[in-house]
Amino acid sequence: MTLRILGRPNSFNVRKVLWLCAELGIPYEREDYGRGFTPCTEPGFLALNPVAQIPVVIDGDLVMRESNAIIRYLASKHGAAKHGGEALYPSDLAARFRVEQWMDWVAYDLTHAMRGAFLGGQLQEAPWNNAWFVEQGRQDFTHCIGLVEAELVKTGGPHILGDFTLADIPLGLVVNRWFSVRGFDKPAFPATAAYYEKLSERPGYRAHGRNGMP
Ligand SMILES: N[C@@H](CCC(=O)N[C@@H](CS)C(=O)NCC(=O)O)C(=O)O
Repeated sequence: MTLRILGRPNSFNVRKVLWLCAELGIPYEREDYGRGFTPCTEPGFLALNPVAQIPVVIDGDLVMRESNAIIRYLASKHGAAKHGGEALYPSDLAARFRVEQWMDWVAYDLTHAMRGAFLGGQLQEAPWNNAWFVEQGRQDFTHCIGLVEAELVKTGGPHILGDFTLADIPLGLVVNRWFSVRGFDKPAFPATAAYYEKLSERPGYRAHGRNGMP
């Protein structure tokens, strides 16, 4: 049965799923939900996801929410066969942990920073456009990308863990947003810029990550 992806294609979290599907050659059907389309509060959508957020991904009888959990599931199901799963989402616990710690850091820390810097500062979206929150978000975003820069300098890259892994999917979308966001002075981060170029070699990233959308 074909995978169903519910969510608009310009959503940060939907793009993780679309990019991974491109990486792994997973066929899917996508339906527009979310801001500007059928709202996530529509009863039919709420029955699938009471949290009222995109993406929702449906694989047979399994209805999934939470983008990071979804890409871990898809990588576990399809990664080994299609992509040399050991590199993408390792089964070795220590290696898997390194992938997941970057994914969790993006979800917990960078999401907040980007709400201020991007949703508040650039899109002027309430309630994130509070001046204090915008300024704090810009500072935190800069600090976090500084940590990415330091890691890439330390390891030599070219990806956040050397080889391309699942961690690069959320992080690659963050890096695209970093280079796209406007409204404040951003330090030059050359190792992060090189990482951005390296990711841009991937068709899936060009289609769903660095595709002209912040
Ligand atoms: N923790 C959730 C967050 C999902 C989320 O914040 N989705 C946003 C889009 S990126 C959303 O549903 N926005 C409401 C809308 O588009 O109507 C995940 O990772 O899937």
